[in-house]
Amino acid sequence: MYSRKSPLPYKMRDVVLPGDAACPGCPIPIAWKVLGAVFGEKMILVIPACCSSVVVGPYPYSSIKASVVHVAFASAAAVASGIAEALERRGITDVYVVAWAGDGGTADIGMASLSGAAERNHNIIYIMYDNEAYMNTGIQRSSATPYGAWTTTTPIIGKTEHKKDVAKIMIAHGIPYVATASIGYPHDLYAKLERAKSIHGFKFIHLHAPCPVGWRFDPRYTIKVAKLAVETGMWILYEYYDGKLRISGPSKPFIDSKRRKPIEEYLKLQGRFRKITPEKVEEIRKYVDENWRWVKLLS
Ligand SMILES: Cc1ncc(C[n+]2csc(CCOP(=O)(O)OP(=O)(O)O)c2C)c(N)n1
Ligand SMILES: [Mg+2]
Repeated sequence: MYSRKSPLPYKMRDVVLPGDAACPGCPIPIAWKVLGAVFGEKMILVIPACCSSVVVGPYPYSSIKASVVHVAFASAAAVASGIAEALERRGITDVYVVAWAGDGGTADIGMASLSGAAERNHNIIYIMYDNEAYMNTGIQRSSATPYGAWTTTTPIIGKTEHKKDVAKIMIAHGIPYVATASIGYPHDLYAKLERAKSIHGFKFIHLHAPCPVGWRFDPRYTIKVAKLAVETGMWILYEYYDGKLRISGPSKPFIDSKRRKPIEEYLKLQGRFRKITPEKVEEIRKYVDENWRWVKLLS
């Protein structure tokens, strides 16, 4: 397991090259650097249509020094399954297949292929980077958009349904490893990727990834917003394996609800919650408490 003292097997810059096509403050290259530190060039990234397809850059250029397979929107898990099976048949065990898909590509359109691949327990790591809307096409609502958040396809006062909890759905699939993570805690993400790397079968990581453009905050605050989600208890970091849920280090202080920051601190930094009413904030608070109750139940 990773400790700050142990050397990284790869330098982060080895894989993510300067000159990607991300917006300022984008969480995607932040996470890719961590992926690069864990897998180096020994990964095959399977990316469906999403912002990340753009961030990689246009052919024949690439901002990633690893194999990237660009695939149709709904098919990341299916294509990754095929690649994993092919590697297995050829006896290649030191190359990791990583499906890297957005919330739209995972919680909505890719849900069927994801569920199928998980049920067949293919040897892949599936990462849902969750910027909580369809950002690449102009901030449309997804089922992972949180309650009360504005998008271009929600009522102006914000989404009227709660966020779909995909990690919970994946736990119900009985796969060997499920984790939540945040780009605000790269060491925690690193440790989770290392664990996922050591497990054979289907691994799922739900990665919270604040988007300055879609969430309407200053790009300098990406990490601050990511951390506030954890500090307010709105995003809970955990791992689930061997039938048990383990709350991760950065979330542990917030098991005690009194130590959590008020959720308003998280909401007020983001223009997408500008029209939220006190009643809706109360509704979010209830939702957060219910999530914690569930997490504690499984741990
Ligand atoms: C079948 C299909 N429908 C719609 C699109 C258009 N499209 C491309 S990217 C995208 C949004 C992806 O959203 P998400 O998966 O959340 O990733 P993000 O852009 O937020 O990174 C959409 C709707 C498409 N490429 N294929
Ligand atoms: Mg998205």
